[in-house]
Amino acid sequence: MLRHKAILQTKHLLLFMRHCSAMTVQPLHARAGMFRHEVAIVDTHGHYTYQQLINGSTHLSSSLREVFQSSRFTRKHCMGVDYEKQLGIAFLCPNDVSYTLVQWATWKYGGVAIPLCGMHPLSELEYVILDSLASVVVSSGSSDNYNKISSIANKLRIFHYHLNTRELLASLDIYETENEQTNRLPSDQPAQIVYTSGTTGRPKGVVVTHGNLVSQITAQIESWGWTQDDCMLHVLPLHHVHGIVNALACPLWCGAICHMLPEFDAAKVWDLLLHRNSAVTQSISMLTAVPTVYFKLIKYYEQAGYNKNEKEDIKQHLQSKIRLMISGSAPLSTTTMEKWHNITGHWLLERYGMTEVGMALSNPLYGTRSPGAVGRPLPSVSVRICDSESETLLAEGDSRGTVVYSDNVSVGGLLQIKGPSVFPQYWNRPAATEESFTKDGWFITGDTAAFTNGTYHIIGRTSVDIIKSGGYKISALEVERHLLCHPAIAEIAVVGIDDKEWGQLVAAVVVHNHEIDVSEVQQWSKSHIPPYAVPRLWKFVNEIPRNSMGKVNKKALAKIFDVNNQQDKQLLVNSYFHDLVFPSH
Ligand code: MLC
Ligand code: AMP
Repeated sequence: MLRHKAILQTKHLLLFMRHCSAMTVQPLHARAGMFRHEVAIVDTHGHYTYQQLINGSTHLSSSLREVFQSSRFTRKHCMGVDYEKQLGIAFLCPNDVSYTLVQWATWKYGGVAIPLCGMHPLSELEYVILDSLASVVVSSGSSDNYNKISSIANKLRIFHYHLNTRELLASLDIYETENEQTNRLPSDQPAQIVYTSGTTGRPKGVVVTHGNLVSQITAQIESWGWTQDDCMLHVLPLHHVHGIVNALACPLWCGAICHMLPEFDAAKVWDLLLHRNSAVTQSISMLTAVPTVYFKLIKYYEQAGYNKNEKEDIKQHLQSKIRLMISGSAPLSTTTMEKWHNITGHWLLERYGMTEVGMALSNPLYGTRSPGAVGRPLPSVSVRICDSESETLLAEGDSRGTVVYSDNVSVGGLLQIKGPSVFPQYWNRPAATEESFTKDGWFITGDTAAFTNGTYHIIGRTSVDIIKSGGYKISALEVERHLLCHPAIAEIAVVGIDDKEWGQLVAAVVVHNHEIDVSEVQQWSKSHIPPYAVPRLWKFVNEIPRNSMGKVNKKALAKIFDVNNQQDKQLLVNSYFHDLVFPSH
């Protein structure tokens, strides 16, 4: 046993050394000691100081160390994978303090945090756990989380560690000192693996190093004027960069407060923004969200039927208490921006980012925020636009300015990004990694952008097979692949249809084998794909038109969903249509 322990420790060290480079960074968790007595997180159970985060995560880190070591023995030869090289901890936690405790405990142990999403079906969770080669899976919160993880862990023979809420809360008050070994970490040491949909193939794990994280966080702190006095309202899922870095890591970096809601709820968000029914003294000063959230908040406000005085009070409160409201992850419409301004007096600050790079472009904190524009590069981020056919460099810039290499006043093409915030690799996918970077090291975003009037604009995705709905990135091909397994579906083409509320709606054009019940297919889909990826619009056709190469022209196909057409609106879920025939060509 002792020999095994010694071997393991040596292996840890070797693994650690492998990651070592000349550069080290102070990771997020190591800053908590600067703000010990300040409130760090507010959630539905209570509020917690930075010292309590130190206590709870250090305690959990020791437990994980033991769990990890024993699990490595059991999994050593499992399925041909060398689990001794894996320090991955996959975790499924609700949006509460337990998420941060697991994340920090993982880092304090020198491991890689792999966040899971509670909305994902079992098959998707299992895919992430297997693909990431996580050695341990941690869950907290509801019995649903426990049951999901426990069934997968049993199947895959992985150690499952469930955090008991009572014990967890008790550990917060047992004083722990910081683990000095992890107060500085090599900047290229992996901190987390975040899964993202690609155009083709299964979702890929984006490896984000501690250096990337520090760079992504500090760029936002500097650009958006974060201070310890801020209080961020957190309403986003915690398995994507927007929720993980922008809404949670940034406040914790500067000793501010992160007020976490378990999920987005328009009524609760309005209450908190207006500091109604709140047990917390600190009122919200910042909100970051996807455009759909602002759309839903506007809808809620409009339906509330406030009178003139009430509207004035609301506006006045928001103007005096809220410092900044940010929108991103999908295009913000001018209508939403203007309506939000009328209601709150705030111009939303739109920024552009990506899982692989963090935040890259942003409208200014001070100065004009132009609707439809995403501003300029954040500090330390370099961007360039290349012609989509000739790959000629058209414009290149950073936070100091952009140079245009063209006689045209405005240029448009493929957006590429470079800098310390850019991820080093897709986990275990060297070919995909290589394809995503140019030979001179620029990350190819897959977005088309323009530079006009001194600011960048996102035109859209280069591939029609990437859909953004509610801020979630969805691979149309992945949805097709899953739905083709349904016995009634013979052929399917999935497209994104513009929608005011969701940005895009997932829509399916289907050739069916026999009678088909849309609500049954939708229900079936939910056990194969995330709920936000389930098609909302359906059309049934005799044949999906293809060109001579057998390819579907999705841009043309999408036109059969004309949302302005009343008849098409009826094609929304829960209906059965068998007589809709796509005109043959
Ligand atoms: C849910 N519904 C949808 C839908 N999602 N309908 C159409 N399209 C979709 N995409 C339906 C549900 O079926 C349900 O219907 C109803 O809407 C409410 O579902 P819900 O899940 O409760 O929705 P809600 O909580 O309102 O969610 C909306 C949301 C959520 C906007 C809060 O989608 C969300 O959290 N999005 C954020 C995603 C995110 O963080 N992206 C960042 C990626 S990082 P019914 O009929 O059952 O009531 C990134 C980089 C960067 O992009 O730059 O930041
Ligand atoms: P994800 O892969 O989920 O991280 O999503 C990143 C993608 O979201 C980008 O490649 C863009 O297509 C899109 N995106 C993010 N912010 C914006 C924005 N402000 N405007 C338009 N698209 C955006």
